[in-house]
Amino acid sequence: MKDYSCATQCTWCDGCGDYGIWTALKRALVELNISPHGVLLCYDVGCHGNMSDKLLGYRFHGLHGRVLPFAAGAKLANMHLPVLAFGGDGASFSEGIGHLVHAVRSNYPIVFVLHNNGNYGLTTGQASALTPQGQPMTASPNGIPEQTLPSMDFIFSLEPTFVARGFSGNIAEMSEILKAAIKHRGFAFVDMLQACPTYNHFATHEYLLERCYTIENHDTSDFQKARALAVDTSKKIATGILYQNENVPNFYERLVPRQGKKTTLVEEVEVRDVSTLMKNFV
Ligand SMILES: Cc1ncc(C[n+]2csc(CCOP(=O)(O)OP(=O)(O)O)c2C)c(N)n1
Repeated sequence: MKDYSCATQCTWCDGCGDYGIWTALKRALVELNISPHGVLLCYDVGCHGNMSDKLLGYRFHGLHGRVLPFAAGAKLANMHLPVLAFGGDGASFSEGIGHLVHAVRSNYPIVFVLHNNGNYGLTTGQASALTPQGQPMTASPNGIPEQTLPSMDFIFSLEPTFVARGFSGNIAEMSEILKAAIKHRGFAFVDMLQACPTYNHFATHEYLLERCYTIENHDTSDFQKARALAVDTSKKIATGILYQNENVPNFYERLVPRQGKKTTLVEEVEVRDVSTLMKNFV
């Protein structure tokens, strides 16, 4: 675990669920025997994105809402490397929602971890598309008028191949989920419900602790059952691997020009002298 640690001082608030997700991730990587130079960790902008200072590994910290395209691009260039992308609910279901749609339908062979704290944390607690409608937030004391986006129903409508849900208070479960997600053939969508004691006063750590339960004896190939479990959070919240389908080829496997290739794209890069060409532009 220490191999992954950075000396950079942490800026997360006390009690932030990011600590739990960070610990679970380290544990998952170590248990899969992946060392920091054997993984690419891609971060969106947000509180969760500050994990890029807190965890070693190849790291890329991109623009708000844009983590998925560059994570997918990196993976397609080097299929040997496990690639994980991290994003907040603000980034993923507002600015970056288009990328999320295409990542699911493309079945990119990457893991996406949604740090779902129900608000825009880094910019001090504005409502996101996943904040309950009417919930008072910093910039909307009367609540926002828009309906809450039914995120899980939306994800299932895109026919995903892997959907899991964890919560920041259950590190052991989160690391098991992450290990399975890393091993998944295609796009793994992992919803991590994350306590945010500073700005989220509705789904608090205590609230999550009371409602979240690990599903047992669940058939992860049953799409309809998984969807129903994922969507209905009115009384209890099911956590664990909700759905997995390994039969669908991922994006790379569907690329005709890559069929039968033993090398990765980064290994095939040729260095060319373009100085003569560039003279046309001066
Ligand atoms: C395109 C763009 N829009 C807005 C911002 C300002 N901004 C930076 S972080 C942030 C909030 C992040 O919230 P979320 O994505 O939910 O992540 P969290 O901080 O909650 O982990 C915003 C709005 C930005 N940097 N870029």
